[in-house]
Amino acid sequence: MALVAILPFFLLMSFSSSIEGKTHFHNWDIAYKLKSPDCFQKLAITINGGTPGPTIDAQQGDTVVVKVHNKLFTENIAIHWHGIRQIGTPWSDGTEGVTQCPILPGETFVYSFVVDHAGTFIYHAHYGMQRSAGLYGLIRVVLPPGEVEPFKYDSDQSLILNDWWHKSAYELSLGLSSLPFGWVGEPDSLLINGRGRFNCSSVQGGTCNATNPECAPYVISVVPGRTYRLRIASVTSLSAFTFQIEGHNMTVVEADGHYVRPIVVSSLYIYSGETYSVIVKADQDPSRNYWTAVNVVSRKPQTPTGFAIFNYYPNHPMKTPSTILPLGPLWNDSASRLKQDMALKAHPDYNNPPPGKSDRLILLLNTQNRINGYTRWSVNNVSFTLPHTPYLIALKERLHNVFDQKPAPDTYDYKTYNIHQPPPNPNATYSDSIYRLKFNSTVDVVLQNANTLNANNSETHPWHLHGHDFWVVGHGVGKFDPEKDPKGFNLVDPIEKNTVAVQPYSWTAFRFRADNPGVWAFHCHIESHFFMGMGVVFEEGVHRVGKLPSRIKGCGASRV
Ligand SMILES: *[C@@H]1O[C@H](CO)[C@@H](O)[C@H](O)[C@H]1NC(C)=O
Ligand SMILES: *[C@@H]1O[C@H](CO)[C@@H](O)[C@H](O)[C@H]1NC(C)=O
Ligand SMILES: *[C@@H]1O[C@H](CO)[C@@H](O)[C@H](O)[C@H]1NC(C)=O
Ligand SMILES: *[C@@H]1O[C@H](CO)[C@@H](O)[C@H](O)[C@H]1NC(C)=O
Ligand SMILES: *[C@@H]1O[C@H](CO)[C@@H](O)[C@H](O)[C@H]1NC(C)=O
Ligand SMILES: *[C@@H]1O[C@H](CO)[C@@H](O)[C@H](O)[C@H]1NC(C)=O
Ligand SMILES: *[C@@H]1O[C@H](CO)[C@@H](O)[C@H](O)[C@H]1NC(C)=O
Ligand SMILES: *[C@@H]1O[C@H](CO)[C@@H](O)[C@H](O)[C@H]1NC(C)=O
Ligand SMILES: [Cu+2]
Repeated sequence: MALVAILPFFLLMSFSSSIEGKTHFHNWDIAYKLKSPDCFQKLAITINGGTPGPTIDAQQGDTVVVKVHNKLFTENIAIHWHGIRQIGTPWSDGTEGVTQCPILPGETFVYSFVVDHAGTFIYHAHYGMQRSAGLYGLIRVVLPPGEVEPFKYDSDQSLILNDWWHKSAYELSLGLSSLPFGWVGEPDSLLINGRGRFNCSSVQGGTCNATNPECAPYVISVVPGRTYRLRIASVTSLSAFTFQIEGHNMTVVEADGHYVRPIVVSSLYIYSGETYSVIVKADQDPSRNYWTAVNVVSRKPQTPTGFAIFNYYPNHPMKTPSTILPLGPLWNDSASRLKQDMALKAHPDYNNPPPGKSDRLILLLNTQNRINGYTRWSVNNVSFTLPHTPYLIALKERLHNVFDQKPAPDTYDYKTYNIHQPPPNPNATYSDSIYRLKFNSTVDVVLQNANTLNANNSETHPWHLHGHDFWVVGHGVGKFDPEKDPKGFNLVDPIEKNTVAVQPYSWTAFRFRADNPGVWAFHCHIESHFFMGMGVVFEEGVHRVGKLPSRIKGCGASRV
């Protein structure tokens, strides 16, 4: 029985790998395993036995086919290919409730998509809070033969950063959806390539073992004098990070798959859902090793510094530096975070400026709210909920009454709303309404940050748009003025990204062209914030989408 199911796949594999425009086949078993990434043993969701999962390597223009076997026994899954625009394959975006029904236990689902753009991307679960359970990994897409990058290096290494809780994703999500509210709290540890260090002396019994090889620090080995490209990606569920290599500056050259005008930093701010490439030269005293460190910023850190070892050959890779771990900039220095956001510009030789005018402005106020006592996040007073029938199926197949048909609000009362105070009336409403965009129109989106429910508190939110890269045309402190501020937009050399942060009490503006037929989620990449309603959905040109594959259907009102 199993053989019959697997055989055609392998036949296809040997056939297609011999033809041009390569197709990369991956066969993934998704299963729970006991893992100790920070020395503390916990049930983690693994891919082929590991967390992080295998890295997907491909060349621009290749097709990636991932055959996912859900072996979780009693739990659904969906996997999102973050940064891949899914041009022509909107059903492969992996967003449960938006582009597909969840993959049931025991089922096999095939994702197939073209990686049309070189760069560093990620994949991760997009169902409930499964990302925090360990279901994530990297995608590296290289340029076609003959094309060269605007920077040089001797070799290429990757680091995927994460925060980690010992509580299960179920316990975390139960707290968030309970009365009284139970916040997830700060992470127990920070992971670099799936390795962290929890202090086992505070744990009774045998579930934490400081000498378990699974939690040995990750080692980045370098040869003195050589130059390295480090691809750095963050899949955190909550934390914003500052990343640094003790004693070494880094030149930022790529952000979310786009070349940037090089900037030199001693520490790099990176938010959940972002990827960067930095160039590092192994030009320091080679007689010792150095720390690579990640620290929490924008929330008061309560988690020890996460670290890896930056090992100069031929020193022993595991020889820990005798210096103290670097702490980086102050956690609450939001001015320096905004400075990095504003310093990033398109690389002059790869500048693809945005359309000069936009057809629509969508101004999105980010607030923390209460609905019937439950703590939620909202956008323009609407706290997002996912429908039971995925939008892509509902819209393409004209299934009626499966989500709120009232258009989601384009603005809020920006003239009178005070972003520096908790909302005077915190009562928001639930909705699964969406934004319908005119196909091929140019849309400006402005994220407006505000005070949370607590006095003098505003958080950083990294927002991720599916199906697109957008131009980051502006950032500002305070309240965005739709009359004045668009005049200051950078339409000359803005960077293109798929994820951008909005800093406390500030705004961030971006522009994109609604030219990718499909239905696309746009949400805060903090897993618990999206879970609590911090997201919206954009539809564009859905009737131009080709025939939907039956494998995405079967839930809600969708029939196979
Ligand atoms: C680990 O925890 C123990 C007991 O709680 C404490 O004495 C020790 O200082 C901690 N070690 C570190 C490195 O924090
Ligand atoms: C901890 O892990 C090491 C290495 O795997 C093993 O030798 C040791 O027995 C373990 N200690 C405990 C208490 O399980
Ligand atoms: C890093 O850059 C700063 C500012 O440009 C410079 O002062 C410092 O010397 C550099 N450090 C190293 C190790 O190159
Ligand atoms: C930042 O936080 C520290 C404590 O962690 C505090 O001493 C300092 O005043 C804060 N700075 C600002 C600008 O709020
Ligand atoms: C908000 O809603 C609650 C019911 O959940 C109600 O008791 C309260 O009066 C409302 N607050 C305001 C300011 O209307
Ligand atoms: C949200 O809705 C409540 C209740 O209708 C209202 O009082 C409040 O002003 C609204 N807030 C915003 C930001 O629109
Ligand atoms: C979208 O708009 C651009 C610029 O106006 C135009 O060049 C392109 O042909 C349009 N594409 C479609 C599919 O209408
Ligand atoms: C908030 O900040 C203001 C001004 O900085 C201060 O007057 C007020 O006491 C603070 N409130 C709280 C609850 O910390
Ligand atoms: Cu958020």
